[in-house]
Amino acid sequence: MPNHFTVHPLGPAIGAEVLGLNLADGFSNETLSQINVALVKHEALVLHVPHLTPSQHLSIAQFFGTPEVHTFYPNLGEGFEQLTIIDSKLGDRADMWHHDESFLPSPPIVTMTQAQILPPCGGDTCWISMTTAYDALSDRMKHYLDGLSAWHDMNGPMTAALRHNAVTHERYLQVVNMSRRHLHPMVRVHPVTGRKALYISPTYTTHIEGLEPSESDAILAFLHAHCQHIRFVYRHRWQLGDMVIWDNRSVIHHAILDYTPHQRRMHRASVFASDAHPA
Ligand SMILES: O=C(O)CCC(=O)C(=O)O
Repeated sequence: MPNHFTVHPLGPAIGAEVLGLNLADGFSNETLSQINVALVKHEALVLHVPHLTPSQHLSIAQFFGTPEVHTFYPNLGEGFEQLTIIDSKLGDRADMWHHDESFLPSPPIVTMTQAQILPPCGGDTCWISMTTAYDALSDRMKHYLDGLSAWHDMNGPMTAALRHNAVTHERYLQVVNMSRRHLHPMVRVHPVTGRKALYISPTYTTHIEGLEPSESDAILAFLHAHCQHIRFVYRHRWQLGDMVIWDNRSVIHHAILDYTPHQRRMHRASVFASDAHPA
């Protein structure tokens, strides 16, 4: 049975919410296909699903691709290893602009995160439409970026976390010894829409291949500032049970850390490309 819901845009560049979704009807492939159409169009999609079970969370993830066991966050355990926990009580947070795990050769294409425990206020998450940010560049800048690639490295944020006492030295060494980094084109073409998106972030992108360090720093600083313009951003104020699904091929995100000493706990799944949903 198809689920009858409506999709209400939350901003002209990025963001929409799904209204009237009836979880009791489950998630048929037809429903998920319609959600995917909305996701690809709006890039970040809010679902109000307070009664979603971990099994349903996993089924949604499986529709979008191959769920991963996350590189460094803990998970829900046996049978639900692909459901990651980001809990401020465990010292975990994501207060940095990033694509999920862009230091991998084939990073996750879609992520779906649900709010489990929220602070009394704050703890919003923001997404940037990297397609709209790309579109807004001049033709000359687009031409300049064409063919350039940049390195994405996991070590930068780990070093920052160590400096802020957010990780133990042992955890830092564990992660750094994995030596995860990859060279990606700075502009990627979305496999479904054909839209071009900037593929850089201040968190993981260290430098542009082939440029002098000072040139690379200057170009990246300009591009990061450009992307962070408020008109490309959707900011979500979470309600318990909200799930946001986003398209890592076309957005970066940042979870605001403004709620200390309160607890904030999210459950999330991210998926790798499959034949049905290419990278
Ligand atoms: O905590 C959030 O709102 C976002 C967390 C995050 O960065 C992620 O799930 O990849």
